[in-house]
Amino acid sequence: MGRNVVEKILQEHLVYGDITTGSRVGLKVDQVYTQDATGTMAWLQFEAIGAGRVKVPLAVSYVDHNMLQSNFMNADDHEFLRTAAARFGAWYSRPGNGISHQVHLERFSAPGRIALGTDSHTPTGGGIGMLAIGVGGLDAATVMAGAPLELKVPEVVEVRLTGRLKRPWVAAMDVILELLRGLTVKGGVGKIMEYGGPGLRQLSVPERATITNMGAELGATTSVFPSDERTLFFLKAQGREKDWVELKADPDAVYSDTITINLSELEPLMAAPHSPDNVVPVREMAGQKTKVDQVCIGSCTNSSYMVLKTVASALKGHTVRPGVNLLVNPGSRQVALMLARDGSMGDFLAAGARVLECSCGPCIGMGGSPGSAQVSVRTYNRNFKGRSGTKDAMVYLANPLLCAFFALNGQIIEPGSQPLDIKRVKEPASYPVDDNLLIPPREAGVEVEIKKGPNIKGVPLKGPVEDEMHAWALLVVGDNITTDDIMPAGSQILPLRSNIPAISEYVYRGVDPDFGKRAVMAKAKGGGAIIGGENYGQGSSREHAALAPMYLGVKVIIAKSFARIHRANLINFGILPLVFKDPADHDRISREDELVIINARAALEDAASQAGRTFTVEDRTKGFTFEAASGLSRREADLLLAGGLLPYTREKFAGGSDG
Ligand code: MIC
Ligand code: SF4
Repeated sequence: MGRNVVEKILQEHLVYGDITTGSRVGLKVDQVYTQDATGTMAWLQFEAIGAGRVKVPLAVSYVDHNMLQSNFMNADDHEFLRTAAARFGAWYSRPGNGISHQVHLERFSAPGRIALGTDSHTPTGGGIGMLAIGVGGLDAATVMAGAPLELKVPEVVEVRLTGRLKRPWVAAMDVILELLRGLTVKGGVGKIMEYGGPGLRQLSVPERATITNMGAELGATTSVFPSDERTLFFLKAQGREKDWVELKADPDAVYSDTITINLSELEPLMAAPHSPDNVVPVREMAGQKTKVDQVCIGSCTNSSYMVLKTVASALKGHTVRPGVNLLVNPGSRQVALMLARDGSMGDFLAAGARVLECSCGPCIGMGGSPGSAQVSVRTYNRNFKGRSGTKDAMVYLANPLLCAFFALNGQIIEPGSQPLDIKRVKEPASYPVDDNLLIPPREAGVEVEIKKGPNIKGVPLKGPVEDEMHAWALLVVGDNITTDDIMPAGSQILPLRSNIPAISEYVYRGVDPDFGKRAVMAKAKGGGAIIGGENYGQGSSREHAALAPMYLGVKVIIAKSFARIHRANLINFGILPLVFKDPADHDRISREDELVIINARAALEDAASQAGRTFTVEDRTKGFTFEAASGLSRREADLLLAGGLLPYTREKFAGGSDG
């Protein structure tokens, strides 16, 4: 039987298990990268494991999320990351070098490899034919310490592209918006999206990377393109043709499902507030003539030279509409330099664009927050309520051509109806390569002192699971709760990522300002529980959405279903993720109910049979009992019994050498 691209990559990296959907496999990982906001915790955890130097062939520590330096904390974090990278054998990408995913795509990604990143948009690397997966910091640290990656083999869905992207105002982002329109933010859970078909030929690696980047919004484990002559072209242009291998699915490869998208028929789309799957054709929006207050172009989704140069040429000779703020955050210094050298930066500035540094910026409310109830249209990948830093802002997502158009017109109107000369820019045959902001790892044996400022605190630990678990329901929430809801980001909170006691005060702040107080009271009585709907914990990989609730005494989350990375993070920090056997039980539980898991430890210990791992939960306040399943693997059950992945791994890897 023929194999698809995903199966080929998995087979090459198999340490244990069988590559059949749903089974657990151990995989050798080639590359691991971190970004600063999740990286401080990841590197603190790597240090706490005590494994010496990193054991994977390539590790890179990027700084891209928080570069505001509004006080000492942020610069201290950068210094910690720089010295930790030097000490533990990782590359360090200095602030200013760019957003991890864009820089990694340019300088390190390679077809056929497996990469992990402590960020949910790591699948950007799928654009080059790499199996690139977002994980929590502790999972990354454990793999860097030498453990294989354990993965439940996802289904592989073929996305067959036919036709050509040729309609005006349509760009690569519309491919993924179209998928989100059909599949929703939970349609990719437990799946890998593998692209194929004759439409591939037309798509450059940066365009493919836009699609795989935003594939994260489907909830998919990752997305991947084959590696072909377009991949070779990109790698050659980056001076890295030696990293190219051809990678394509066998003609008789099997997929769990096939979705066909005809690129020629795609029309310009937008995601309306407040979810990336709230997709509507611009044509349907246009009649309302919504006034646009802000336009943001860039981020890890749409930052290639081609995209930004195209936008610059659209702006050339025009002025951004009065009343519109246009912000541009280029994804990498390589791209920014090209724009500076070819005059495009001048076109941006002349048109009135505010060019920001190469960082995440407004995408997570690190500056650039819209005003009250303002409308912001962004080339970014997420528009969750409040994520921009403004609770009542209305954030839309759209491709860069549309964003340029809206910036000049100040309204959401049909682009076809207005004259604007947009020339699409061709893929460059060579990029200016200068890796001077990438600091290579120090040689083994060279002493480096790790610098920790006063805001960098230790990693809190949780005790093992009790025989009978008592927890008070702190919050009952509905479907698609995001990690931004659980643990908000933004300029006030992000500096606290390396200080769990301080950041824990902000858990669920936007949903329920009293959550923290109630959690602390419940902790004194035994602990807290959260009752969730479908796809609980979608969105980012931030493990703080598990670690901070754990610090506040949350012991169990009972939901209708979980997002992959968040579920893994919960287990890593000793929080039990349970799934209602009967989803109707969700509505029977109220805030403040006392829940008792009668057989908590016994069910975990009975890891031999799946059937044994049913948990019986008693709502003591209301006087009823219901059942919840865990779907835990043997390893996951062991982690929970040990109190989490850190204590579990420390035992295994302690005493690792520096060599
Ligand atoms: C995001 O886009 O939500 C983030 C901020 O990049 C997160 C990581 C984080 O919270 O640090 C992600 O996507 O994983
Ligand atoms: Fe940064 Fe936004 Fe990309 Fe997350 S989605 S990595 S915050 S640019």
